[in-house]
Amino acid sequence: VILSHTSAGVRTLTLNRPDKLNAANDALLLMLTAELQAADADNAVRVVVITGAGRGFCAGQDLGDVSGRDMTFTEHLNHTYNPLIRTIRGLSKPVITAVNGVAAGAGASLALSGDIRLWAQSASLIEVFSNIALVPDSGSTWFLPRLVGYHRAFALMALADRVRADDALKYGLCEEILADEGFADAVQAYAERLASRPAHALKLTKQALNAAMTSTLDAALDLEAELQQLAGDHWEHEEGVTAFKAKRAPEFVRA
Ligand code: LHQ
Repeated sequence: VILSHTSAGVRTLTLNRPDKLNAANDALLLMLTAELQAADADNAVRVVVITGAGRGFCAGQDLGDVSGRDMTFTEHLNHTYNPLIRTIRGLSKPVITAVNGVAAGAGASLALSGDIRLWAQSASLIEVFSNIALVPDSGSTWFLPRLVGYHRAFALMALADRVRADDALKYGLCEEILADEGFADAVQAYAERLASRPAHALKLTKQALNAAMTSTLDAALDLEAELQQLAGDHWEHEEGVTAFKAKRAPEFVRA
């Protein structure tokens, strides 16, 4: 249900249930979380890409898989989706969500959870939960209002309207729109550029931004001062300054 491929420091994890638009069952969610943890621990990996096989990104919970299960919804979320979203947000490496097609329900939350969100021109996002009279989950209630404000978030959630790529870019739901044709190659090129950046500094940057999402300016200033010391003591910083003075490109990838 998850395909894994590594090239030039980029690990691509592909949701692979294309006949169901990669709707998520337990196996997919648990394996994706395990693969992300493995990527975090693997020194050969500098950037992780999550994408979907076929014409969809992820249609959210597989509605054929949830009926008759013995877990409550609360237990189900705590067992599968919540560890996945926490793993992505806590990963020490940048995660790109490469949204190749429709992202609905928990699949929309997954699309929003990346550090960088790259969309194909034909991709779309639907906060579809209210269609089946559920509450947005897997982080949608946290991500979306921070991106679009309370009111647009509520409207999108209440009406389950489909957001297409041009509006997604305008609303800040994605960083780039890429052509459908050659999407995977363009994502790989973007990811390789990210992989050439200073990994340790980016790890600390992610940590600082994650904390700042829920902290005060005072706390952010304190954390920046603490993390800047860790960055400044690292070889990457020395390399960056040396390269600048020598008027050459810095080399942040070392074996
Ligand atoms: C699907 C699904 C799907 C199964 C498409 N399941 N087969 C957490 C905790 C506990 C409980 C519940 O939920 C959650 C979190 C959630 O994510 S709730 C939200 C669950 N997701 C949905 O309600 C989305 C349902 N799907 C749709 O609304 C549409 O399929 C979208 C708008 C995503 C795409 O529409 P189309 O492009 O028109 O494609 P389609 O509807 O024809 O779907 C293609 C196939 O995929 C089709 O199967 P078939 O055998 O007829 O070809 C669908 O049945 C299947 N599929 N989503 N979630």
